[in-house]
Amino acid sequence: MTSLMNRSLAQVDPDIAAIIAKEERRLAYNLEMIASENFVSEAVLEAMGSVLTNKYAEGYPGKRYYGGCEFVDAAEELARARARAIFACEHVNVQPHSGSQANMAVYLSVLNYGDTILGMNLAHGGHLTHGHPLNFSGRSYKIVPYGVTQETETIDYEELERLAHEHKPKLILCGASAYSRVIDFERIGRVARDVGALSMADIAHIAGLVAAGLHPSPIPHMDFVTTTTHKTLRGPRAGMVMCREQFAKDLDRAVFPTVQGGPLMHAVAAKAVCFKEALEPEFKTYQEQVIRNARVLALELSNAGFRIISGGTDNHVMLVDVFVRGLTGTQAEKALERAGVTVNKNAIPFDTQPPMKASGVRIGSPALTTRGMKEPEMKVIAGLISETLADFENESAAKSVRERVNRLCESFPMYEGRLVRSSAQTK
Ligand code: DSN
Repeated sequence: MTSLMNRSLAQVDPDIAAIIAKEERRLAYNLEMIASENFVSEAVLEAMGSVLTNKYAEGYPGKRYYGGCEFVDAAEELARARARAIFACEHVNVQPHSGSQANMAVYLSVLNYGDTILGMNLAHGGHLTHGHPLNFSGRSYKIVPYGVTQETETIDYEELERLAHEHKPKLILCGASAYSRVIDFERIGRVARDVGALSMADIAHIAGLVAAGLHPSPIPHMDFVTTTTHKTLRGPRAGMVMCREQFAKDLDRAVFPTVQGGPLMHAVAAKAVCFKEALEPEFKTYQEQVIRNARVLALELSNAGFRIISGGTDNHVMLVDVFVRGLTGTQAEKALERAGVTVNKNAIPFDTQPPMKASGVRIGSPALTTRGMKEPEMKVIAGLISETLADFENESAAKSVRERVNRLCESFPMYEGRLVRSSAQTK
């Protein structure tokens, strides 16, 4: 074996090693409040960085197009069994590389190009792959969007039902990337059956809450359920699809060979690891705290004069109208970044600002909860956010908040061993 094979990353590529070290510090010394992000365990990272990345395994366990698959077969079987145990689904495909590919696989398994999909409007909290005109979904299918009501800013189920009867879609989609209320999967499933449509829930954001039994499960009500595994579920960056047994063959064929080639077996193994973690009692305690933290944060921000869309949150995420306090979502995102608080600008329903400015920011509690922060820290953080945004163009005000963010982060260490290791390596 050449010496190339045995050198450390820092020796082979100091540039990339330094970038990773900087990212480790950024994660450790910023308040990560992007609702779709989380921190995976060292065990998940170990599986992701394993030799399973070497293996080609096109096909499914026991039916591969390559030899030498006995161990990756076992990893995929474990991932499937654990996913079934968590979600009580009939069938699962753990190979999708991402949430987009999971969604694409469902569409390709049961729809023809040009078929009608009824899906939640991105501007009201939906997702790009649920029918945005620039996305493959909007380019391949006829999309009828539903949204939230202006009064309650919660899903307009009556409009959804009316549109379903009027347009007779082949598929009704639910699930969202910026929606803070419980989704009534039972009701949407009933509407789908009434109009002869198939149904799909994309639970990427709330999968961890569903896994812990803290959000009603869509499984009994939907034909397909898709998710990513890296948000509240706290696993590797990847996707997954669950479905009724009757669709299993079509779905598996749509994932491979229609959408994907070889699965990323290191990611499949890491999914198995995160599912094992999700089956432990501590995972439920974590998810309960995610919800409690989000509620306290929403209440404190509301007391500070921000408007929380729909008046609060039932889950891990909230949409905060910052325009009511005189700034755009973009200005808020940038000011908070200077202060060490990471969020993303987000349009609010019926937004009067263009999407690149937006009236809101989306804030989530999963990552900070993983660090061990609880209600008292959420109160402090709401105060820091409010203080930063009160004087959003003042760099020295942001710097003063930044110092307090650093101290808070130091009290809740993250990836400590990695920081020590990388600082020794880069010296
Ligand atoms: N981009 C993800 C999010 O931030 O919600 C959804 O795919």
